[in-house]
Amino acid sequence: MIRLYTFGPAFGLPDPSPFVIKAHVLLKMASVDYTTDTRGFNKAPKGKLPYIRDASGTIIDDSTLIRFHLERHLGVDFDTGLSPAERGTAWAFEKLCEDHLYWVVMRERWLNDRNFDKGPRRFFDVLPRPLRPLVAAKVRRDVRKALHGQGLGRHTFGQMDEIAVRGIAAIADVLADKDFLMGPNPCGADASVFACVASMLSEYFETAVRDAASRHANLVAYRDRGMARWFPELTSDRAVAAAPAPT
Ligand SMILES: N[C@@H](CCC(=O)N[C@@H](CS)C(=O)NCC(=O)O)C(=O)O
Repeated sequence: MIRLYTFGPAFGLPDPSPFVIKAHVLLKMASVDYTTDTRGFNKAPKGKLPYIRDASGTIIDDSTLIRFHLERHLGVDFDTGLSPAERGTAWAFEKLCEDHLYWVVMRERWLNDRNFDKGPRRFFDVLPRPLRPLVAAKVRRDVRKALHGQGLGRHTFGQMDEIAVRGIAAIADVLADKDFLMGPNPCGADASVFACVASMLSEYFETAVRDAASRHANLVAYRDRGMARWFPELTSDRAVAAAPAPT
């Protein structure tokens, strides 16, 4: 059986990582039986989650590579029924979420002090008390550096949010009154777009992107639809406590 390495539910979300949420959804869309394991972070080949180990022991260490693996080995076409133009649009929106809005979510959680204290700081609670502030400060520095390299971290929060609001509106405009991004059924990009929208809408954090996304009723309904479809076990109580730190 496939094993999916995750951080575990947190912040009212199936996982603090949108990429892990995406991997869950892809596996569910492909109707694959899988188990989850929250003890894999230290052995992650690329130092990141998610990754999967399949029945033959093969490791696939990236959410998009997991998608390709499922397409190749199970013959799944996540975009069945879409025209080439729709497939292209779906792919572009997936990457808007992963390579742009993801970084906004990261910055709001890790570099806004209030959000950091109630959220990511809790990841370090498994460490011996004296080590916690040191490791937390180091990881925070790494996040700051990554955001600087990516570019969004060079803006003020206000400038970044102004840019992010356009991306959020673009998703809302393309979704319009459809149930899923490209039509009545989910396509591959919905794994990523749902993960991004749900992460932005997390009630656990106070962020400008949460406020912007919650002004679009169709995005809120889309999040609720995805939660009910893929994570019904979490829909009754979104106030899940912060996850234990990855070990
Ligand atoms: N391109 C990767 C991105 C995965 C990723 O960035 N994972 C983050 C969590 S959202 C992570 O594990 N970060 C840990 C670290 O960088 O130390 C994918 O699609 O799976």
